[in-house]
Amino acid sequence: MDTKILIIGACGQIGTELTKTLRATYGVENVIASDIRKLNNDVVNDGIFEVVNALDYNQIEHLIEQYNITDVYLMAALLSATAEKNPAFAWDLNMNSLFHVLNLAKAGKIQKIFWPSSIAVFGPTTPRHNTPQYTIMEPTTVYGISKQCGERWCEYYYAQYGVDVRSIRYPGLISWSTEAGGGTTDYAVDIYHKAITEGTFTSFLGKNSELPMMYMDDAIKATIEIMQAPKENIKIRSSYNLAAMSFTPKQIGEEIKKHYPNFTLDYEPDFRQKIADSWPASIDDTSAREDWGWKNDYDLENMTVEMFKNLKKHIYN
Ligand code: VAH
Repeated sequence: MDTKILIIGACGQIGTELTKTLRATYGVENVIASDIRKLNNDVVNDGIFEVVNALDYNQIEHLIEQYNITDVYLMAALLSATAEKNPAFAWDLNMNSLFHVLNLAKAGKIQKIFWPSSIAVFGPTTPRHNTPQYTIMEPTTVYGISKQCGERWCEYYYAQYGVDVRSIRYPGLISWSTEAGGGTTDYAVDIYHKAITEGTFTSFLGKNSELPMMYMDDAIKATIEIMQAPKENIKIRSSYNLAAMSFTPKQIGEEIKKHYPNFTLDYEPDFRQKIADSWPASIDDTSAREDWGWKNDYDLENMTVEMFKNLKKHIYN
């Protein structure tokens, strides 16, 4: 049966890039993008788009039957900083959207699921450097708790019902094409915009807050690679650690100064500092590299070149 894809949350930070790449990979006619509202013109206008509420089981089921969907990428979620401001809704959205998709797969209506986890599943008691795939996980954010729970349910639905759900613990993701979306790592997106527009930036994380990060192109590549990997290669059914680089606000500032020598950076840590302090500084992703051939293409230096090239070409031209 040909791959027919439904993306739920297609207008989000990952969803917009993922939709573009999936349409290019599988053909526009084989990718149904969906979101709660028409939030991104390219996603809505460059292919098939449907308005769907990720919390409405019947709406999702109807789309799956209408388009003979085989694969679902569930990208709808509230990220860490936003979730702290609205814990009840964050839990509802992050968990019940997952249950809907898992149960549709259990009922035989979906063949394969991608569900994003995050390094936010780790907490202040987790070893911070080169954090292993299996370790202490005591997340202290609503977002991290929901992602840790989601991983357990993914593993349970695979073991008990044979649901082919695959997952990645994304680090902080950096993209030129979408505005920062309520994440604790999103200072690393906004800093590039402000380097161009204002020549200065105030970081809401402190100078030495080292966090695992990744360029969006690498994250999209990993997402499609794990979904295309032979089933027998996916040995971890909770979620795979994934890494590319780690840096501090000071280090990204220094990289930006290679392009904008007069750029200035200062620091005013806010409530997000406590979230960042609870996360690892770096991640061991050996399992992803061994099981399904993961390899990152971008580091801080070439990502910064790409970010400024694309921002100046597409946004600040
Ligand atoms: C956030 N960008 O900051 C997300 C990510 C590891 C962080 O999950 O909430």
